[in-house]
Amino acid sequence: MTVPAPGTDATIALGANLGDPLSTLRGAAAALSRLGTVSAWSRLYRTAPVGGPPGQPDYLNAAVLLRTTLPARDLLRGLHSLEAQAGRQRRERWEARVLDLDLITYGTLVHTTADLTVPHPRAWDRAFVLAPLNDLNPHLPHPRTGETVAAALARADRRGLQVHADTWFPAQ
Ligand code: PH2
Ligand code: MG
Ligand code: MG
Repeated sequence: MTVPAPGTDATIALGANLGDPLSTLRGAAAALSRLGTVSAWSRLYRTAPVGGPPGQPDYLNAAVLLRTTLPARDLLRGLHSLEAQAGRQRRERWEARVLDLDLITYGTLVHTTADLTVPHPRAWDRAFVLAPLNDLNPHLPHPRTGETVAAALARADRRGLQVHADTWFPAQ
């Protein structure tokens, strides 16, 4: 018999388009183990920037499944501190960034307050989030609408999205 690890399954989206995105994402993926146990990771995607100021470099995007005993708010705080450690500056919405770590889902929690919104409000419309999530679990339902990741990806605009690497995650 296997006993499931205690805690909640969260999905985290990773993105970077400044500096050395691959090594930043690898460092962030390793650092995520401070916040829980990474149990699955997606392929790595190269994606055209969506929104934000013009002329940004392409992004590298990925996602991981994290089993955590942290409450959602503490997990989010932990993600923000990893962004800050990577040198993230926050000036303009959707500007280029060295590291973006977004809490996409936290179990089946649906929660909207000023400091915490899960599921991430735009995740089910964005191919650069959905394609990595689809690698983790195509059957994952949106906690509020029930639409699966696979169904959302099928209707999403996938232009400008390509697989950059099958493996990128640092050795365990
Ligand atoms: N993140 C954004 C805005 N636009 N575009 C791509 N391709 N990838 C991202 O991670 C991304 C974006 C806001 O967080
Ligand atoms: Mg984001
Ligand atoms: Mg973010």
